Amino acid sequence: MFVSASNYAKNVDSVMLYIIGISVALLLIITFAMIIFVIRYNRKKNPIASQIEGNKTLEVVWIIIPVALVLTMFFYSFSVYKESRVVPPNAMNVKVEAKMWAWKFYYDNGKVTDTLFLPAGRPVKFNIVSQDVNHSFYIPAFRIKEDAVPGRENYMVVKPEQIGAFDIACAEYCGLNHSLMYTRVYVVPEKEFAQWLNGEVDDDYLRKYVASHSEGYKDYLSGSYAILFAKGCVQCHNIDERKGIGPSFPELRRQFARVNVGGKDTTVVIDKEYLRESILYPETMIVKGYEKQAMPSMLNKIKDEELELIVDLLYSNFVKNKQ
Ligand code: HEC
Ligand SMILES: [Cu+2]
Repeated sequence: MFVSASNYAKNVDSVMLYIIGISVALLLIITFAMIIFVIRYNRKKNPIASQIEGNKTLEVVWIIIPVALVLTMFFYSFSVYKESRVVPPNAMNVKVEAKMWAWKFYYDNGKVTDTLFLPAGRPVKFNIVSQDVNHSFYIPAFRIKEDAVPGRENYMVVKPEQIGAFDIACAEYCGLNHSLMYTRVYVVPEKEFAQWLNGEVDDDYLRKYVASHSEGYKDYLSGSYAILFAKGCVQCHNIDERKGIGPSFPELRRQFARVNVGGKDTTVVIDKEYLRESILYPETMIVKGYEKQAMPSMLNKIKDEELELIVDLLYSNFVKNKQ
């Protein structure tokens, strides 16, 4: 099912399930009752209407039961929500700054990054601000979402619990490139995180750590992510949005590629065929803006199964034009 990478995520899912459970049960009971009533009390069977003045017991019952149900929903969700509002004493602070159309993260020791890095098992308090318009800081795998509003600081607490890489999105329409306003959070063990924070290891070290150590990555990138490392693709293509020698893999989300074929500019749909061609015969279609350095052909350098694995991986995670 969905990745839940924090304890909070699991609790939010339980609340959700509880509310959906009650809603579905009520839907069934009410629909069933309606059908029974239509059959039993129709005009043919009861030509003369009976006048009912009221029924105190019934009225009390149909007020008390729904109120009780709604109250349990309220208190259950509130007890879970509190987790994201109460700041534990050992929480670390990260300032989250939103602006059209990017995220920036500030750590206590002055470090600033575009991708978020967090230690597993330690609560973190996000102090969320905006430089321009309203945005919303959203990490689906943690089930947290909080608005970033200019002129005020919002916060949210969460404890990441799973090593892995997860999406961060903007969940409040904020202009033209709103849909591109997203990045990743990499969750690594405390030790690796401390080394990184002190500048002993770099961002790529943590990315590679996550790629080779996380169970969650299987969900996140179908488990074949490691092959992009093994085959050296990531030397030129970044898994996040940073441009490298070649286009970043998330750039495959643009539905069409502007390419140069035999000296002529054209546009092609990005689909599985395009991926295969780009990997095996990169020289036939050169992506605009990346003419300077050629991509080496992978023909005879990767096995057929490996090619299909990579194509499926890129296709399922980055390509928008699904047939
Ligand atoms: C030496 C650097 C380099 C390596 C290694 C490399 N590529 Fe590329 N790749 C490029 C460049 C440069 C381009 C853009 C120019 C072109 O189309 O040939 C590109 C283009 C692509 C494209 C088209 C991208 C788009 O946005 O339209 C895909 C897909 C791709 N590469 C996949 C791979 C895969 C998979 C691997 C590993 C098996 C790989 N590349 C290894 C440099 C590289
Ligand atoms: Cu935004």
